[in-house]
Amino acid sequence: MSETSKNKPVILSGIQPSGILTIGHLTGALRNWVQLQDTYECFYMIADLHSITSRQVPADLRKRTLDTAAMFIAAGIDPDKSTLFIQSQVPQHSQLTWVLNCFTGMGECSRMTQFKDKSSRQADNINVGLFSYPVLMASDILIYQADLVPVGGDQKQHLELTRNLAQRFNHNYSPTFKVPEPYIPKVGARIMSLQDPAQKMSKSDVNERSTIFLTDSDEQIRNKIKRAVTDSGSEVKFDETRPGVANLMTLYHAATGKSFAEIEMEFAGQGYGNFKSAVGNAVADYIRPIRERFVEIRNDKNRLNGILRHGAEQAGSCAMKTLRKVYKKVGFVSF
Ligand code: AQP
Repeated sequence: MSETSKNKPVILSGIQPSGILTIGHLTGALRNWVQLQDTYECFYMIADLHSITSRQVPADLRKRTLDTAAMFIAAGIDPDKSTLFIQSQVPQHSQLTWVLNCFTGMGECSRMTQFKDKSSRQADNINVGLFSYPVLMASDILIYQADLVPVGGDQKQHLELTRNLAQRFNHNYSPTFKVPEPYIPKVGARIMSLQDPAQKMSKSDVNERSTIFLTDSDEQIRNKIKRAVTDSGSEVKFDETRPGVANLMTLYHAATGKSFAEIEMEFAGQGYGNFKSAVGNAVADYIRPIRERFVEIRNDKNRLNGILRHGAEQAGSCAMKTLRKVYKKVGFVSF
């Protein structure tokens, strides 16, 4: 965070280190985050506290946390412009969560559709953390007095809870939290699974062929796209009733910037075979420089650790200001 960024509106966002980032994270989150860096004061976190609501292998989690941080930088997050940090290294997130837990109704959390979805997916591990996940998310946002939060459709309900909690606390005591607004990015392609285009492409999909990871080699990318599920028919035309082809067109658009009309013209009269190899090549060209930067950044451990340590200090000093106010208002003694 530079001196000049202090009066800019604040944005907070994060990604869980629960797997290797996919091309969906690039188009749906990181690419937009990069553009926001000049206009906003941005806090970008690796949300490791959130990720343990599902079981993680400790060594994998440590590795993926650093991988995710390196990938943020490789995708263009500039630690001189934005505050980049690991969530668990800023304890104020957890401290504020406890206070906000005491202001949240059981009913409010049990209404969350993501809780219902996730509990049905991990029926053997419906833990309290999964239940109060939205309260931690509210703390992530409110602790930095964020003005705006980039949200996808699946997080809208959580942001609504965040706003309610901020208003409730402010009303109960006195103005303490900024009430954040959703930020809907101008562009942001949602990428679907290559094997089941009705589902979002996801880093924890058990079928690796469904997902293009940002660490995939050119050959892996081309092969996965070659084997992607398409629909019956042979025309390259954007049609939501043919989600397989629509998804490949979205990928081609993301990689080349070409519009759907341009893509339809380019492949008019050609079968899916030609189209898939063009998509494979374009996506490989698009990912390659990011993957190469990632390897370079990830191998320079001292630099990466330094960036994250500095990010956590900056985030922590900002978070502490809010936490102090909150503790004072609820009646905790301070010396
Ligand atoms: N396929 C996608 N297309 C567009 N945007 C996507 N995002 C994720 N996948 C796609 C965007 O990434 C941000 C948050 O990612 P996250 O990993 O914290 O949570 P998630 O959305 O639950 O992603 P995954 O890959 O599905 O995670 P797992 O498998 O661990 O549950 C959001 O901005 C999201 O829109």
